[in-house]
Amino acid sequence: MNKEACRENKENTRERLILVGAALGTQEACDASLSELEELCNTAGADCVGRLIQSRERFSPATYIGKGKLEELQAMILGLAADGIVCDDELSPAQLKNLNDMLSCKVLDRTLLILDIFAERASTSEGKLQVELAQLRYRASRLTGLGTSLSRQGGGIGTRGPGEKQLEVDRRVIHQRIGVLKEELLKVAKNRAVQRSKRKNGELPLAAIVGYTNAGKSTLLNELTGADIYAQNQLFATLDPTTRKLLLPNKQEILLTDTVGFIHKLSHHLIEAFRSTLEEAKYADIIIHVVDSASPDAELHMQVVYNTLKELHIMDKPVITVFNKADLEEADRMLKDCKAECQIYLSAKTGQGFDALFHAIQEMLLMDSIYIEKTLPFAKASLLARVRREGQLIKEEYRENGIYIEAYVPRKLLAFM
Ligand SMILES: Nc1nc2c(ncn2[C@@H]2O[C@H](COP(=O)(O)OP(=O)(O)OP(=O)(O)O)[C@@H](O)[C@H]2O)c(=O)[nH]1
Ligand SMILES: [Mg+2]
Repeated sequence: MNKEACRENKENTRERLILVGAALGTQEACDASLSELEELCNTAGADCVGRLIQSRERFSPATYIGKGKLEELQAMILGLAADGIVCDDELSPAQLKNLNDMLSCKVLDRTLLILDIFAERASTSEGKLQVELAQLRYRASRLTGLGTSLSRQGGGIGTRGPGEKQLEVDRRVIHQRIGVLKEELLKVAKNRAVQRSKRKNGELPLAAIVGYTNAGKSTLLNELTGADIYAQNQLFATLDPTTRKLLLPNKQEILLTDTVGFIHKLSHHLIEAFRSTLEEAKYADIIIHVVDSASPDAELHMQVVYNTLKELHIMDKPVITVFNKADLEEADRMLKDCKAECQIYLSAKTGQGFDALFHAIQEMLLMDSIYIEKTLPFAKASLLARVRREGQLIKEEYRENGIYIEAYVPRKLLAFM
């Protein structure tokens, strides 16, 4: 087949999906969320042929949207010749099973779609293990609900990736495999810890670039360090963290790490499976929070980033917020991030604002103290005296598992905690 025919064939075989949202908040919020879901579909290689939104007080525990609305959905499926539907939230096993029984097409949800994209992207052994673990965990509780459309024979979105080969095996085998994967991941995590401690010994400060997916994190790292990371107008272009060295104007060297992007409604078990990748920022001295200032949803994106950082227990780092894409007309110069120590408007593409960013990083590295909320194990109680002497102890509480403190401490002291 020649190239053109190949492309045409691919276009013809793109799956046709209908997006389904239960609007618990405003209609606009649900619309925006569905637009993001549409981008996820496009990234996964499918076309969205329709949308169905139902305003609800809460999700229907049995069928996600109401039973009456399902009839409308079934008519849409037939009318639009859709191959499947994608619900904008993670479906429970019961919801998935019922929808599969009631509708004449395959049923996907946001989590499955993200997993599918991750499965295509994963290139390192750790990434592949994480994807397989997340897929198996998702499927283990939904074996009866996934229906024949998601079996290996069904093919297409929702069935790709290393987890696929496990589809027809029973729960017991899946759980055994989950155990094996967890062990393997633990080994990889240990390896990573060794590399990290080597870095620590090298004493180079580390800045982690975090942010919503497609904000421009990889572009920023590429432009700052000449790295060659895949940067694309796609959701989740980056899955594996990459670290590069950056020489600041004052001749100080730091390490910069690009991380996997965050997204709205990232389900809890996805966070669990990708914890070690998402958590890269935990080991950073500074967080560089990249925001796409040209996105109409920039405010929501910032909120999602902070919520995810909170869930990953990464709250004790100084943050430089970078409002990126300042070169674009749509860029909103009124955006503010009161949670950040410092805010900069820049363009990763043109380099405008880089000097301000360098300056901010240098300043931040100089700033000695950092606010922490932490429980010190009793074995490290002697550190308390140093915190008093060298920092500022605001609160101390003796708890069952150690001494809980709230304090400003010099950064160098943190290494001992
Ligand atoms: N105009 C403009 N486009 C930018 C800028 N920075 C990034 N982009 C574009 O935004 C898109 C996403 O950039 P990436 O660097 O891949 O974004 P990311 O945050 O790494 O995204 P993920 O890895 O998918 O989470 C690409 O098409 C970039 O070319 C900028 O300053 N100006
Ligand atoms: Mg990226």
